[in-house]
Amino acid sequence: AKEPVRVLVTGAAGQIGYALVPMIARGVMLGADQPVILNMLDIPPAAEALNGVKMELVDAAFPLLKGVVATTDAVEACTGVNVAVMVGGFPRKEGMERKDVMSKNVSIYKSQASALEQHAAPNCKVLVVANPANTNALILKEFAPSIPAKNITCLTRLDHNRALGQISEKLNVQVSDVKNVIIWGNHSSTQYPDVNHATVMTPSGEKPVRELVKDDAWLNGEFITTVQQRGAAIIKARKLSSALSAASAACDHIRDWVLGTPEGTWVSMGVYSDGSYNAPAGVIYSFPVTCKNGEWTIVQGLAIDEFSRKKLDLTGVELTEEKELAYSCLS
Ligand code: NAX
Repeated sequence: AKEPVRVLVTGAAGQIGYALVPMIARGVMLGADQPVILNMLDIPPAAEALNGVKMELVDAAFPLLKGVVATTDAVEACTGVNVAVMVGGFPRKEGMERKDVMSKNVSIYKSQASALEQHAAPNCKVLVVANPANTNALILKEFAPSIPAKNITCLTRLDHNRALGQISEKLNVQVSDVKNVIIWGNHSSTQYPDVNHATVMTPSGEKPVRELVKDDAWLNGEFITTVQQRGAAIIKARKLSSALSAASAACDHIRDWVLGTPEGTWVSMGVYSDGSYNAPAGVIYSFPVTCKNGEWTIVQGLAIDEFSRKKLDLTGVELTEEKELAYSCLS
């Protein structure tokens, strides 16, 4: 039998946490034959609720779940973890300045970086979900210098999946037949959902999305804004932000990273930028990646037209500004 993999979920008493932990315990993240131990972290005001989640996990009698730790102590939560999913953070409340929210998250991610660096298992893979996701991941990277930069990523897979969903609805095709959309840049409204290399599997083979949609105005307009604004649309409808789709995307992100992407398919991940595609280097930027043997590689050589170039630059500028704002919170 396989040794259990220890998975940390921070903010586990929250909305996404509540959707995510049962998925992990059912094998959705790491495979149906992979036992898991869940380490759940939240803050003291949520301790009782967190304990309630632990009770439900026990009650669900998941065969793959070999243990549950529910704690408000970051060191205890981080100890021995192989995968860390960082969902906990400080939410933006009405009337709060951007800088104040950034400052709260910078201090959270700075201290959790140290806890992970000192106590996680070697080669721990980190996924930051909490917003501002790219910049929280960058702070985590900066304050955990012994964790390789390639092990620290942020979630843009939800945006990627939203783009697949929009194309599938538009063409009335199965979402599993659509692939290779790209989310470039920041997990924010400046993200650029790009369909220029996306394809659909049809009875007569793989066809470019642009050729099938035959509506460039929609692809360059409403499609992009719908994906960019989808989070706000969910809040408007549900009076709560996306949770099941975010949890599912977090599982997709880790599963593909650990188990690999299918041949000929790429996915979007926020990763430490090396300046590929002239994106700013030294920020966490979302790129198309393939994964093999537990490592991601940025897909190279894709053509970027003038329209796309502007959008890649715009979201890059925003990430550079966010990085500066985060650093200004440190001093
Ligand atoms: P909730 O407010 O329901 O849950 C957040 C939880 O984090 C709470 O239980 C809170 O007590 C806990 N928490 C706060 N500070 C903590 C700390 N220092 N250590 C541990 N836990 C802490 O929010 P939820 O809807 O679950 O969303 C969580 C985060 O995901 C938010 O930052 C949200 O903006 C972000 N999202 C990111 C997405 C992405 O695609 N990257 C999409 C969904 C979501 O909006």
